[in-house]
Amino acid sequence: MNESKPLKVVISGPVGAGKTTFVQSLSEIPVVNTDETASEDIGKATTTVALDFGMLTLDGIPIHLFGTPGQDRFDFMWEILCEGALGLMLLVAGDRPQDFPHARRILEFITSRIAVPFLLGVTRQDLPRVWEPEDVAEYFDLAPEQVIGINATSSTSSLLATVRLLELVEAYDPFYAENLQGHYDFGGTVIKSVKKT
Ligand SMILES: Nc1nc2c(ncn2[C@@H]2O[C@H](COP(=O)(O)OP(=O)(O)OP(=O)(O)O)[C@@H](O)[C@H]2O)c(=O)[nH]1
Ligand SMILES: [Mg+2]
Repeated sequence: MNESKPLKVVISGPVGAGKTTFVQSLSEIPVVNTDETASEDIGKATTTVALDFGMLTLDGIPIHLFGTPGQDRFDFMWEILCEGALGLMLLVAGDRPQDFPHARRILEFITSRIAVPFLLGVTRQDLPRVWEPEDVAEYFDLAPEQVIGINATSSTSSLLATVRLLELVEAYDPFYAENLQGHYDFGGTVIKSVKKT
């Protein structure tokens, strides 16, 4: 039997960006969720305090999805969860431009500690008056192909974004991919077969 080791994908971003929703839309198992009643006014009743964990299988390859908390006071979890990650999906709500600076700080916090390829997902694209991914790319000074619009409540949209992230990982750096090979059953063939879906 061909047993693939799981690939680890981390989902991070500010409070309310849609991290928990994204993991729930993708996961084939009931999501391990650590949402608690928010102790301060963050504009919603509950917030993730440790992690979300879900699992997805793409073409027989298990993908472990780790969602982080969004609040700064849990920032120690960002680094812990990103260790050994194949890719990072950084989410930001497209109708909350006031959160963009926070998203940028999270991205810098993580990528300055761990060289992980990332895709910026602009959520809430199904709602009116959201920023277009192209404009968010300009704001973050990123190439347009590193930013994607997402409806995190939709499994199809979330899956498309995940596949796009895996494509980016493949293109990122062959040395990075090689380094991960000891930990993951990773390589061009794995990603190529994932891309077929
Ligand atoms: N319509 C729509 N609603 C979304 C989308 N993404 C998230 N939401 C909603 O936004 C709210 C917050 O989403 P969460 O998934 O809890 O956000 P989070 O990033 O996990 O937040 P924290 O754990 O507090 O950091 C929920 O009510 C979601 O249903 C989206 O793309 N479209
Ligand atoms: Mg959450």
